Amino acid sequence: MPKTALITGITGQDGSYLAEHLLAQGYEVHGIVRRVALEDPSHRLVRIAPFIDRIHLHSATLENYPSLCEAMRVVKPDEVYHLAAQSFVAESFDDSFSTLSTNINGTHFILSALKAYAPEARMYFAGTSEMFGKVVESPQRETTPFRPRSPYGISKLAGYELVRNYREAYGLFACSGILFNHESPRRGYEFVTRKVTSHAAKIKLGKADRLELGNLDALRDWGHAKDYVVAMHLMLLQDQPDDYVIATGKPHSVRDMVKLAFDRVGLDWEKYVVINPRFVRPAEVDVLKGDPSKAKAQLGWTATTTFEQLVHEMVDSDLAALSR
Ligand code: NAP
Ligand code: F7E
Repeated sequence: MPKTALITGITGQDGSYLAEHLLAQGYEVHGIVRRVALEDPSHRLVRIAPFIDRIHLHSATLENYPSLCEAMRVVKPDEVYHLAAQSFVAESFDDSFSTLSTNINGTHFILSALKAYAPEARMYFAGTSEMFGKVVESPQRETTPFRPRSPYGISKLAGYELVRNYREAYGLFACSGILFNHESPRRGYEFVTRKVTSHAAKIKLGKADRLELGNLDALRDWGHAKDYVVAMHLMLLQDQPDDYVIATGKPHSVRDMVKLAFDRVGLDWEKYVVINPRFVRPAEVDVLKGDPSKAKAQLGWTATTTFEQLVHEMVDSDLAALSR
């Protein structure tokens, strides 16, 4: 009998890579999607389109507890990957109420549905380096105190604590991954890496003439999403549930990333980039640098893609897509 996995957020960057990874491992893969996605597959289902015939989709939302219970009851998963969330930090300042409500209640609903309908299942929760916020030590590891700086970070910290509480109170096999930024050609266009790589390609092809950005000094520990979904899976194959930092350990500034992307298309970034205060956040996370040594020692996991390979892959992919 193949193992069965249920993925929330299967239409997103990570969900699509994780579904592919689990299919390759012989899993039966199920995902929850919003009704609007099913109604508009050409837009919302593009990331999973290449393998959509090999997976099973169920209509549900993070706001609707009965819909999550029904998915859990029907699928009876061996593993649950809870990736769905309002994941854009900037948006969480503009609409903190929705972000807090969806992300915190959504995680609580998933845990409660798991406890009721699939208590033996193993669960992964998508925690984040944004929980470290105004960092109190560097690099950040599993024991580093959390000081979130955004409604998004606060919502994820609440989710992380809910996961820990369900693990301790009800014995669920529930793990949190504390994942640092991870990107890919499937990244949403509003996140800084994809915004930069897509604009570098557009400017190169004469389809845009400038790129407006916010804070270029922020340092992020960027890895490849394809590497990071493997770590999610490995966490659920361990003997005991635990939490893990997943990172490269090598931070770079937004400015470094912009330069690398524009160099790739042979352009001088300083001629095209304009600072627009609209993209500066009310509170910024200045620096993130993860220490992935626990993941290396216990999961045997390390990042395999360098920062340069990642940015080049994204630029090349955007150039190819825009040239077609
Ligand atoms: P993403 O591309 O933004 O995908 C988010 C997913 O959540 C989409 O499938 C989206 O569905 C779904 N979703 C959002 N609101 C929903 C709702 N109310 N009901 C049901 N589904 C909903 O995010 P990602 O980059 O793949 O990240 C996956 C998870 O990891 C997120 O929880 C994110 O916060 C977390 N994380 C990401 C990073 C990173 O660097 N990528 C790092 C740490 C943690 P639609 O397609 O219908 O919008
Ligand atoms: O910003 C700066 C911005 O939006 C990165 C999510 O996946 O990773 C992601 O959150 C940095 C920040 O990602 C622009 O101020 C400058 O310092 O790409 P981002 P994020 O906020 O780090 C974490 C780990 C998650 O968990 C989240 O879900 O880039 N920046 N100028 C800009 N950022 C954006 N988006 N747009 C700009 O114009």
